[in-house]
Amino acid sequence: MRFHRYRPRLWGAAAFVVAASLAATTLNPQAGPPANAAEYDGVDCVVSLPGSSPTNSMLPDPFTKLDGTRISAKSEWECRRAEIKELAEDSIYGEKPGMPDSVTGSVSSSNITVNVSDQGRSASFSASVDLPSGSGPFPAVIVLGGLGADTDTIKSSGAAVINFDPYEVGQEDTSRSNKQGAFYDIYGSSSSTGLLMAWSWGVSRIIDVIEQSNGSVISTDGTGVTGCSRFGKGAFTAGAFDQRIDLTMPIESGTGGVPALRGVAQEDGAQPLSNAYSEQPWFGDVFNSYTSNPAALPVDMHEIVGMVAPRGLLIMENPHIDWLGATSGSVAALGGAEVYKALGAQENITYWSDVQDGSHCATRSEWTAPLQQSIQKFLLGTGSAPGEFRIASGASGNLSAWRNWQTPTLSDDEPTDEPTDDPTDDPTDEPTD
Ligand code: MCU
Repeated sequence: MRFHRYRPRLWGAAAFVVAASLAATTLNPQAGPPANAAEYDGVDCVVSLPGSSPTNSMLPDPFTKLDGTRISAKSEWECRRAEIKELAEDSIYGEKPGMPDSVTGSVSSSNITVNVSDQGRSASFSASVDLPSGSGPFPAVIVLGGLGADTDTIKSSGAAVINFDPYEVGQEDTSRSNKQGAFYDIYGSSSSTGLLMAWSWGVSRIIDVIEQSNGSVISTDGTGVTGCSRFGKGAFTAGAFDQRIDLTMPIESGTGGVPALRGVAQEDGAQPLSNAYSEQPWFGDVFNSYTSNPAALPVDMHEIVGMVAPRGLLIMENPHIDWLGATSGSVAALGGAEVYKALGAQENITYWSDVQDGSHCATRSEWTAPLQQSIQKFLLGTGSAPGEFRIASGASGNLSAWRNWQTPTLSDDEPTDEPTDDPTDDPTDEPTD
């Protein structure tokens, strides 16, 4: 297994073919068709979900596999992450479909178009492009929903902004049995997959189109994702479920985003699980069984943070609005940071809730520097990551009260290639161990 911070993209076609052939023999039948092996490198892991999971009032151990043993080497994280992915789809989000039969589209300096066909159905959507000054190609940050993202800083740091309206692929204000938007045009209006995963799928299909382009406008290497509030939930989901995303930046995401689900269920004033479940079809329909019993969840959000590891993650939280559950956000971030630590990538996660301005989705001066540093490090490959935990004193969670596991020292049992922008990297060895 290799960890790709700057993955080579030229071998996308080869990876598609290899992923498809691996899937024929080893993929969990419950998981549907495989993702592109670059989108998700666990396609060759065999995952058999248990019929039920033990009740656990604490955050589940990210390092204990479904067979009850713990991982001991970094190379085992790939297939442990595959387990977490399946469990999360199965209990929180609903399934993210694998690689569609066809994705086509175009990239220009002002617009990206995306046409997807799968299972005999088709849908299209688009996103606008806002380039920084200077000459490209530029890496890009996909901004979900426009709210709260500091696009001036993104651009002045050297990245393009891709404005993606998630409602084009998954609308709000629909009933769960009549979901609408490009995702549901293809997978059915009664699909049990929730909006967060539908939005995440939209982000992945935009990346497919960028990868297929000649890279003259938007670079085919270096992609970030961000969004605030409900779109912070979506940005977090997108980053966790597509390993081509080098930098994930959820802002004030609240319940369904970064905060630990077991945590918000107990945190004073935080949005209750049942309230978030019924406010919009953000969660998958399956989450209904857990809203009043989060201890039954086989995973929690610290493990979704862990799915992003070792890639760049900048979590921005607002501690001034109880509804946003920032204390539980710090618990999940601290828990997920244990995965980063175990993988030797602790500097790649930053959590920042120490901010003055209490308004929701405000542009905040405290975040300018970490945002700029993160873009430069993870999208442009210069400088160093902020690598800080700046937790507001009133919203500081206590991880040790939420876990009964300790973080293992994982061995390096095979060479890793960090940092991975090595032009000699051989594409053909990617999806296999
Ligand atoms: C934090 O995100 C949500 C929150 O979950 C909702 O309860 C509230 O209605 O809207 C927030 C939001 O998206 O604000 C823009």
